[in-house]
Amino acid sequence: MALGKNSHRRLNALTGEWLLVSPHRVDRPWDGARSKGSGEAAGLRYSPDCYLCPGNVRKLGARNPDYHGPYVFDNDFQAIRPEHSGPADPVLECDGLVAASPVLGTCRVICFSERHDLSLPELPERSIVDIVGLWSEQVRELGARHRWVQVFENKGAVMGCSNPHPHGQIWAGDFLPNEASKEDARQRGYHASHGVPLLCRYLDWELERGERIVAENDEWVALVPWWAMWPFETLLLPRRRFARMTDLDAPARDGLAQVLKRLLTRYDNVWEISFPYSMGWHGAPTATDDPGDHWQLHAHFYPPLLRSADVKKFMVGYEMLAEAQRDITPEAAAELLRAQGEVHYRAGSAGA
Ligand code: H2U
Ligand code: ZN
Repeated sequence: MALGKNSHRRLNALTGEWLLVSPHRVDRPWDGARSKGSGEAAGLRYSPDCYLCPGNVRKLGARNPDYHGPYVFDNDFQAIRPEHSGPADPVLECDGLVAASPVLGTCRVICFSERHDLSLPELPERSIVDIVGLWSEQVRELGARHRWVQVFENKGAVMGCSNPHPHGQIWAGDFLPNEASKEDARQRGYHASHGVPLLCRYLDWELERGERIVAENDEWVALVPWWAMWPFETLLLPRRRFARMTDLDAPARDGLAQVLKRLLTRYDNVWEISFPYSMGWHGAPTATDDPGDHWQLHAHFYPPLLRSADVKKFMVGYEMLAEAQRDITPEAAAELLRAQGEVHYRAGSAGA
């Protein structure tokens, strides 16, 4: 096939969705299973064996600087790469049913801080403000030349996180991925017929009812959405409208750091574990003249746990073949999260 070992997307002719294929990304290191519990760092401020700690040598030989605060570097095993490694012609066969397009982009890793043992909610609020600032800078830089910049965090071995040092990732590419494209279409359609962004209207409705709200401040609201698929899924929305993370001003960034710390502390306090999840940011597509008036910036949190630290919700069977299903209602999940305190259960023991 003309695509060789290049990253590419293949069309699913049955659903119309796409699949990212990164044939070269096989020898990526895995330290997730070695650590205890759900991939929590075992109380070490610095680990000599960690690829992400300051001063240490990474898997392919690069050395991390002696960094303080958030630190970003190019992923040594990029799923989407800046250049093709050989000829990369698109595939279009079988009346267009068999299709693939080569893709280009950049993948980065963001260590949240120099501390190997402190997850996001355990960091001081001012450190989280710095992380938010770095996220926006990255979206600005990568968004200047990429259509979609996905900022995300996989947390915990159960979510496929490969290293317990608290970190997130950024994958930027020259295409709109499935989720982005579905959300773009829904928000565009609603905005065209109602004249207001879909998520702004929705937030007003949620605020009137209150039963799914988990945490809020002057700038942000965290809620379990009406349509939540994962048991403790939440959606984090700004009160004011921002198309992209690069639009956030200082009060919005400060408020975000505060609400993140509070929301994630609540998660951890539910079962007194470092709550695993995948979280990520969605905003208007970048590298375009479209101002994205139909978009409202937001973050999704998808924790996989159902009843305890060990009981995970499996998206299998009916979910894979038909559609998502849940047992605990979004309202009950919100109530449980609201019942948690906002002082982290490990506060004092980690010693920041
Ligand atoms: P996850 O734990 O979410 O897999 O993220 C860790 C990322 O860090 C992963 O994408 C990269 C992996 O490729 N990494 C490096 O770039 N260099 C290393 O030395 C270790 C891990
Ligand atoms: Zn580390």
